[in-house]
Amino acid sequence: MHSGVHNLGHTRSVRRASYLLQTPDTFIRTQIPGTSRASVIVHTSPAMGAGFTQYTVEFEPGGVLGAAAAQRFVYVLEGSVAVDAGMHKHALGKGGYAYIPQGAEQRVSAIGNARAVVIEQPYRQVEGIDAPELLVGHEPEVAPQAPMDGVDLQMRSLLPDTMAFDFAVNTMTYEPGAALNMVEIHVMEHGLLMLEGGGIYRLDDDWHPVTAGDFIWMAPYCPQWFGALGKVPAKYLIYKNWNRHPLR
Ligand code: UGY
Ligand code: MN
Repeated sequence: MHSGVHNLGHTRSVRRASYLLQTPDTFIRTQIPGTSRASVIVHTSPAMGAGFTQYTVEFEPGGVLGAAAAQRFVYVLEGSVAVDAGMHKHALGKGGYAYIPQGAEQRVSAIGNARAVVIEQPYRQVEGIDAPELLVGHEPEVAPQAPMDGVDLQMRSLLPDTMAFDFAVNTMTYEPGAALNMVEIHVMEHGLLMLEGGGIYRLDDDWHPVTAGDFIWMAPYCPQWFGALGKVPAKYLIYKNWNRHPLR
């Protein structure tokens, strides 16, 4: 935006009881304890009714993210991020990600400027099932699945679909013109960051144009549908709570 030009109070951002569409022009940067040379944009949190937090952390060179009282998922958007957890040390580039178990000793830091998505959720243990261990991966190397017959849509599941994990994070890539083949209404919440391209998101009874950089939170049972528009594929990173009894 040009400095000195007012937007007269307009934005595509919308906050409703069942969803939030948060566009970059409305992002506010803050600090959280333990974090240095880094600022965070908190997209969703319990303050909004969510059972998880999702934020974007923007690191300056040497920036560090403090510890968390929850399990954590880190996905690198730009630059490179080092994850030290116990004996393990991993360097993650763009598309690299890490799952860090709750209670793990950890240091997440950046060498140069970097940006990463951070998702945190208190772990819900299941009797007889061991909690997951540290896991790292690289999104482009995850084998794509085709979840819907006849739809030009590729899904990459970044975490294993086992009962040890109580949330999922996937990327979904739609060819231009591809769309979900149904309106979904489900108990799971979503935290979604548009990574590339754009399209139309139906949220509850509203249809919104969305583009790379936008964040969406969907409450449980928020009616949802997406169709990709434009000349390049539309891709988003999407969290959902998963694999647990709804009474828990
Ligand atoms: O996994 C999902 O629920 C996903 N298909 N939802 C979505 O893309 N809005
Ligand atoms: Mn869904």
